[in-house]
Amino acid sequence: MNKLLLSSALLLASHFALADVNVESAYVRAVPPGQMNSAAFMQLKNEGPEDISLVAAKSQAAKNVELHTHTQDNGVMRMRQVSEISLPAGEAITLQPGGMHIMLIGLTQNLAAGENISLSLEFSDGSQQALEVPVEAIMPMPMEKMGDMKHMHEHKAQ
Ligand SMILES: [Cu+2]
Repeated sequence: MNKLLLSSALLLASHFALADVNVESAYVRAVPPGQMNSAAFMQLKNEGPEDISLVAAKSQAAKNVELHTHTQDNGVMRMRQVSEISLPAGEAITLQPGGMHIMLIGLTQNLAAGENISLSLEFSDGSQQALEVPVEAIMPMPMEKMGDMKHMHEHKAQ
């Protein structure tokens, strides 16, 4: 009985020990109506004493949300899903176009500049952080990369 109480107290304690991750400059790429995918970018600073990682994200604005990175494949930039994005203690990691990003696949609403979407981040310690992320118009990628990206995502979505 004592043991049970202790473990539930510990569970409770870890539940409330929220990851100390500071999110800055978050935004989502505005896309024309009808486009199915977009991506969110931000800076994540781990201000806690422990290394943690971003393991998942969720949004009501998209059916699927994945963590992605870009890799160079014979000179062609390709997006690849990753299971986590490491956030070493004391370091700031930047998710940006052409690099790591949070992919929104199967948009359920239009993403016009000036709107906000809700996005929740889930960390490896089980904590979550809910964000309101502004939609911003940013420079489109060159056409050939765009085509590549579209192909990969159509493939993935099935
Ligand atoms: Cu992507």
